[in-house]
Amino acid sequence: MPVPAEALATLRQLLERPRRVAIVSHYNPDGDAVGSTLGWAHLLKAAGHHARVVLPNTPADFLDWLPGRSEVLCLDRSPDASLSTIRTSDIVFCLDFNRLDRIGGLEDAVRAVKTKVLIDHHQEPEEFASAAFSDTSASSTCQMVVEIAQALGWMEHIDQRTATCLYTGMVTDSGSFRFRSTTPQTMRIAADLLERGVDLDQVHNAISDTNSADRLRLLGFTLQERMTVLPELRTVIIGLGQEELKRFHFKQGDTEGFVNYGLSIKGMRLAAFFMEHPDLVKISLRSKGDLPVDRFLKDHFNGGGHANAAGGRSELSLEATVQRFMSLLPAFLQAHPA
Ligand SMILES: [Mn+2]
Repeated sequence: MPVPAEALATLRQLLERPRRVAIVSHYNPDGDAVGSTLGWAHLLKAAGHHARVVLPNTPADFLDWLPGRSEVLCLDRSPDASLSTIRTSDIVFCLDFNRLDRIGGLEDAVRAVKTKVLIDHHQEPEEFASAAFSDTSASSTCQMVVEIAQALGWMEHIDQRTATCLYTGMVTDSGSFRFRSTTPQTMRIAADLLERGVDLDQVHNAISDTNSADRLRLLGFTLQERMTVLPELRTVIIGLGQEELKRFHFKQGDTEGFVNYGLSIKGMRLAAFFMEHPDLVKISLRSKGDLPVDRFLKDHFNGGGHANAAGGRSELSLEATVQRFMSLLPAFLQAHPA
C-alpha cells in the first residue's frame, strides 16, 4: 500500500525542526517491535532529532545484540526514566501496535502526550494518533518504516546498523519471508537493506539458535504428550498447563513458535496453542490459506491479530477453554472451506 499522503504531510510538518521524540511499542516486544523502534530511532537521530526507545517491559534476550538495544529504556527496569522520557517528549511514535491498552504501564503517560504518530500493520486501529500510518497488508512494521523513509527521502540515512534492526524485524514477522503477507515489495525492501551491509549469518543465528536445554525439553514433551492431531478437521491442538511449565522451568518466550509445529504437519490448515497462565488462558492460532483466525478470536475469545496468525484469551479453565474452542470449530471451518 502506498504511504498515505495526508499522514505523510503531517509527519513532515511535525519533523520540520529538531524534536524530542519517544518511540514506544507493545508489551512483550517481539523482533518487529524492537527492530522497528530501534530502526526508526536511528533514522530520526540521523535526521537531527533526539529520539529514545521506551518499552513497557524488557524484550527477550535473543534481541539484545541489535544495534542500539543497550540504550532502550524498559519500564520494568527503569520506571522513572521511562515515564519521564515520555512525559517530556514532543512526539510519541507508536510502532507495531494499534491500541493503547497494548503498552502496559506506559499507557497513561502516552495518552497524556498530545502528539502521537502511529506506524503499524495490525487490524482495526484505535483512533488516537495525529497522524496514522496503518497498513494491515504490510508484512511487518519494519517494512513500513522503510516505506516511510523512502517517502521522506531518508534512505540515505539507513546505514548498516539501521538496516540490521529493520531487516531483523522483517525476518521475524514474516516467518523468514514465508507468510502470505510477503510480497515482491517486501523482498525489494529486504534486498535494499541487504545492500546496506546486513550480516545475514548474524541475524539468522541470533534469531534461530537461541534454545535453552529446558526449552527444547519442553518442546519435546509438548509434541509427544500434549499435541492432538485431528486429520478430519485438518487441525492440530496443543495445550500446556502451569504445572508442566513449572516442571520445565518455563521462562517467558520458551513457548514462542510452538504453535507453528502443528501447522508444519502435512495437510493441516489450522493450529491452536492454549497456554494456561495464573489467571487466564492465552490462545494462539495459526492458519494456512483463507481461514481468518483473527475474526474467529475476535468473535469468541476477546482477541485479534492477522488473518493467518492471531491471539486471544479466555477466563475459563484450560480444559473448558479447549472444549469451548472445539464446539465452535466445526462451524468456523465450514464457513471457510479449503
Ligand atoms: Mn509486527
